[in-house]
Amino acid sequence: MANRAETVISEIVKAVREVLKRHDVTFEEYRAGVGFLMQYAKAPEYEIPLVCDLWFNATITDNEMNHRKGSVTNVEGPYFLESIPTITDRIKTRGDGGEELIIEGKVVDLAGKPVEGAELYIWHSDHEGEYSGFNPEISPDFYRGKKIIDSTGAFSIRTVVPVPYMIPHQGPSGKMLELMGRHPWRPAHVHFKVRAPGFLEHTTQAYFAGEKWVDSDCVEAVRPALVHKLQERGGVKVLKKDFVLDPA
Ligand code: MBD
Ligand code: FE
Repeated sequence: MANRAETVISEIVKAVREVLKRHDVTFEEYRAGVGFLMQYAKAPEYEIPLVCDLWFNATITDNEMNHRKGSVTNVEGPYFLESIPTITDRIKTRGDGGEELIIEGKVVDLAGKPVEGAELYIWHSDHEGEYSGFNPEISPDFYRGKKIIDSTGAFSIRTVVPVPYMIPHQGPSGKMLELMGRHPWRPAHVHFKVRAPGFLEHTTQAYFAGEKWVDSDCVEAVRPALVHKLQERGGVKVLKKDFVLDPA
């Protein structure tokens, strides 16, 4: 019986061969493609994970949902940090711009019961599309927070609205998108990760209905269940987001 590596790799090769045949790819084109890939050898280390995530990470998180009944998971992206401030009701921002946003909802199990003690990590770009801790000018204490969920399961967090984000496009991955006539933008999004003993780790994102790039995310990760219509309360935007955790 074929092992898993044999099964998956041989089918990838077969799928690629079929494309090469269907489009009658020439030797010159093949050599040009290999030459293009060789740029990755000289590129910064993040370029290989970036191109893999660009094309395949969202597919892997879709697979995750074959084994889950809870709310829809989504790609983690490259900017998760473990060590971030614990928060009660507010994510620290530099206070120098950005529209106010309230994120509220609950963390429950499949039966709808609150998951007390769950750790809810939230992170997002600032109002200029920069991620703290990665842009060296923004301390990782900003635009990130970890909320410990209480016995009600509910949370309400104030922060600012993130904006669309351009993935690093100076290197070969950006060049690949350009060759294809595609743009390097992701729609504005908020990242979440929920951890609780006895439950599967739950990583997801929230997107905003009607916003730019929602229908053309460069990493093709937007899923309908993750596109939220922002509400408004007293002039402040409100994102409602519930997390339904699957048992481990
Ligand atoms: C991001 O901010 C992101 O969320 C993903 C999935 C990929 C690149 C940058
Ligand atoms: Fe992101």
